[in-house]
Amino acid sequence: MEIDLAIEKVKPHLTDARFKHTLRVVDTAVKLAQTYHESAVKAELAAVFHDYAKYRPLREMEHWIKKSTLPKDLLKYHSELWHGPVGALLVEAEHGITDCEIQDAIHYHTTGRANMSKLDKVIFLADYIEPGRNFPGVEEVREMAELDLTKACWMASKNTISHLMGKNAAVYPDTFYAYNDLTRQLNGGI
Ligand code: DGI
Ligand code: FE
Ligand code: FE
Repeated sequence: MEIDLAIEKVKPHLTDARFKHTLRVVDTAVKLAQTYHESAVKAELAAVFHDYAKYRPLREMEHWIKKSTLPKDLLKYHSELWHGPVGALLVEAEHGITDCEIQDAIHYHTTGRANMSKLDKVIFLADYIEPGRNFPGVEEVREMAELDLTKACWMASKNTISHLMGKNAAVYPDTFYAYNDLTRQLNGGI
């Protein structure tokens, strides 16, 4: 799908602020893709659609989770975690996007996962460091993003888990799997 058409398709599904965030994620993802020799075309499309399902009614997302092969344990965790996995299905159902790498990057953009692909990392990190973000510690992650993709993802993952634990929130298993796997990648498999 052409990028202009993709942007046109996504816009009506998002609030104005979310649409602007999406455009910043696109920009950031393309830069990361260029730096780390990933396909900028795939990064662009995945970024445009990464929050596609963000504003779907909860009962609609719940229905998609129940009727698809998505993990049912999602239903036991915060509904904020649903828009990635459901979005990955909706882009295929509603826009015919069947590129598994793009669908995976959309699916896992909030949590990460074990064995993240380079495209997964690019989208996960772009969503975290886009210039509109001001989480504590984001500046350090931005600096690392220019040097080491895996280490920057690890920092983002660690910050997210600390943040969630700081507010007594449950942490979804994929979020921990991402952190553990990224830690092992940095330590050379230990
Ligand atoms: O959709 P965005 O706001 O652009 O960003 P996102 O998809 O990364 O979602 C961010 C939210 O998801 C943020 O409030 C933290 C939350 N989150 C990420 N991992 C987990 C989580 N929330 C819970 N409860 N558990 C997680 O493992
Ligand atoms: Fe998101
Ligand atoms: Fe986002």
